[in-house]
Amino acid sequence: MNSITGGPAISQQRIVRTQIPGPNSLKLQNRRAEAVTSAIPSVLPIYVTAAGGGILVDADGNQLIDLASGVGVSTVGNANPKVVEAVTRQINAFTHTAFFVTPYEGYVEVCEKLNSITPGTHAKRTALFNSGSEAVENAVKVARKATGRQAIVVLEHAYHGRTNLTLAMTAKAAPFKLGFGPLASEIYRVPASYPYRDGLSGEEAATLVINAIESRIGATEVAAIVVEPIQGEGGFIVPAPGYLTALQSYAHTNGILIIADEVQSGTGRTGDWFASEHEQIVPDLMAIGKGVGGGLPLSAVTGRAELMDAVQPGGLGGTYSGNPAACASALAAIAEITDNGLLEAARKIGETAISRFATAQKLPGSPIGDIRGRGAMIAIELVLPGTKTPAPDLARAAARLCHEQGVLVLVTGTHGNVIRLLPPLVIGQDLLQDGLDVLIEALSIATAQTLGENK
Ligand code: PLZ
Repeated sequence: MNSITGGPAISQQRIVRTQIPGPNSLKLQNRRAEAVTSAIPSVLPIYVTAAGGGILVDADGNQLIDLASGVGVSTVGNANPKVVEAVTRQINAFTHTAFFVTPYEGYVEVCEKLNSITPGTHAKRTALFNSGSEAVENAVKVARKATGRQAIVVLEHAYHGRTNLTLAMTAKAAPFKLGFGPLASEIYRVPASYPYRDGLSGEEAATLVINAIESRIGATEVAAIVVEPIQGEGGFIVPAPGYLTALQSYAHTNGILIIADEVQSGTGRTGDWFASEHEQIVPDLMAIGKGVGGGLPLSAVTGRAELMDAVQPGGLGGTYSGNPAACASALAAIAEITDNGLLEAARKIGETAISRFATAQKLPGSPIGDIRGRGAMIAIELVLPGTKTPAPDLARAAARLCHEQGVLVLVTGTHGNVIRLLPPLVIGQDLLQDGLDVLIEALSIATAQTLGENK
């Protein structure tokens, strides 16, 4: 195998050969500055040449531990050999027809699979798209058409995408929304459940939503309430138990649909196929993306048959939607999750990370305010020790130290003070432990520095 082969051919160890980013990456970074818009910066500008398992290899031969999975996409491992094989077979046969012009079996099979692995035993139908934003946007189209209503209720801390409609649904202004108005109308924001910060029970938090709908919108105007069962970009916020079930029962009493945006939390990430299962809700419509495509762009809306079929023929589509190679990739990825026990692996990753963080949190002066998430979607919220004051500088500094040591972590959250882990589910325990060692050490160094500066 040659040096740019991904998959498990790459040794599963962290190797830091140069400064990170190293000289070759820096050279490419200079070239990029002349060619690529500055509106799209990179979290860590190491230029990747190969990846597999839990490792990213860069242009300087460094091997970084991947605790990001390209934001939750390479769930079954980068360049997973079964995925590569399936995609290769497909692209040798044909690459594109446009499903709405002349169809193919792979598309149908992905829809069958999603209908069977999503929550609920009711009759379902699925439509395929390319990105998570597109899936969310189409779920809203279906909800409006099927209910004949316009208002869409979204939560504080939500992230739903970057298209005009989904940007209106996304909560955070900077950097996502600034200067891009006017954004889509008929989007109403209501309180989320954020147990660490609001201290409310699920019932209490849901009551705030219901009151807001009744007083500001009117239940009969609302087509759907859109929820991320675990909020992703918002900071891996797990709602208080009972919050989502209370919203669901209110919604269903009032002819309102529940749309679950499982773009980040879905397809095995949390140790169930979908995070909705753990929250005991059965969404009417689901937006699915990221990991489902096995690394190729694929997304889906899966929902109740009568809702999905309420749209006029030709009302949904897209040239590339459900591209044959992406379908082949998705089928192989879903099979990998089943065949290799990756739901169980996700839970194990969660247990390992949570127990390491719990130990670190007990140390005097720890900045870890909250540890949360499920399965391989785990985060720590950082605060000034002894307070709940968000510590975004500390999060940034700790992440930078991790990057320099060859561990890729991402910072997120409404306050920019959450470090999140989204490793591939195939990451080995040794590699994961090494990554956690580096992160926990980075936290204590960054805390000492930050506190030193505050004196
Ligand atoms: N819904 C819940 O997490 C994408 C955004 C990265 P697309 N999250 C990562 C960035 O800064 O652009 C996401 C999500 C949830 C929808 C989306 C949108 O998915 O595939 O990025 O369009």
